[in-house]
Amino acid sequence: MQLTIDRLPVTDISRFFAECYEREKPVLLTGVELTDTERCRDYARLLANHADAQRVSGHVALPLELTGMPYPAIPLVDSVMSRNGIALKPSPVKVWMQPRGHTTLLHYDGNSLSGLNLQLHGRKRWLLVSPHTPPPLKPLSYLSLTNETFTPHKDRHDYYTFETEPGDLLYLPRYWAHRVRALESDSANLNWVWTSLQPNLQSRVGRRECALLKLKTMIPPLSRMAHPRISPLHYGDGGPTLLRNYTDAVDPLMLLETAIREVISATRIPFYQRSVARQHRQLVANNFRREDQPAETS
Ligand SMILES: O=C(O)CCC(=O)C(=O)O
Ligand SMILES: [Fe+2]
Repeated sequence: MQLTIDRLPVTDISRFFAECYEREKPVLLTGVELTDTERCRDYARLLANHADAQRVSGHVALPLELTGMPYPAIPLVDSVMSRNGIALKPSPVKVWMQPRGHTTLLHYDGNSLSGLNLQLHGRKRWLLVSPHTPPPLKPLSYLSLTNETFTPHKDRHDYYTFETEPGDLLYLPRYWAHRVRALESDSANLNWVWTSLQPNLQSRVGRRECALLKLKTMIPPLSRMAHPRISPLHYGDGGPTLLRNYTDAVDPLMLLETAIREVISATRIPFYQRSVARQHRQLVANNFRREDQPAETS
């Protein structure tokens, strides 16, 4: 069914941890003070040109220590990023900026990433689908195997739709599939991501992700087939502890259930693969493209 996203002032840190963070429940944290709205317009672009910025398909990744932000430090973000029990990638900040009308295809974040996503300027429309009732997923991957017109069904999916405006900070827990549409030119958002060292087997996607990780470590060619540049050994950048925690949690039944589901979902490939590839190309082409610029081809 369609759910209504909770809203909480970003200053209410204790309620955030008690009601949302621990329960891995999405929430829109409101009221981040963006003191210099003019600078926010250029900020994403400045970050993209940062000496340490890495261009990844669809976004730019940066180390945690950023300077000259057009907003004061956000204590809630600092408390999450300095918590025990999480692993951080070397560049755990992602910056997103695309032209009006761009849609980031439906996916959940790989590496069991959770995130805090700050809208800097412009607006974005989000669809979030619960990991208990996921959309069809591409075998061995975190992308959904659906076309552009996929809409969740009120009887089959639990989902949220909402818009983010400048100063909104979305908590997006791991495994929630999301599709994001830029509603204004140069909409920019940035997020901080992390991977919990502990698995969460409560949802179907949580169990699938652990089982896939185990399958990929047992049968390395599966991993290369799925995402050739991502090795399960570096999963979540959490080292052997994280890998062990996640794969030890998998029992034979979970492994079997996941393998069967992956084989069944493979039957959708002939119908949706081209559409997923098209949507993925759009994501790459629109990475930091302004409305008045031609698409990048790399
Ligand atoms: O803003 C977007 O277009 C995509 C954001 C996203 O996928 C994420 O934050 O994980
Ligand atoms: Fe994402």
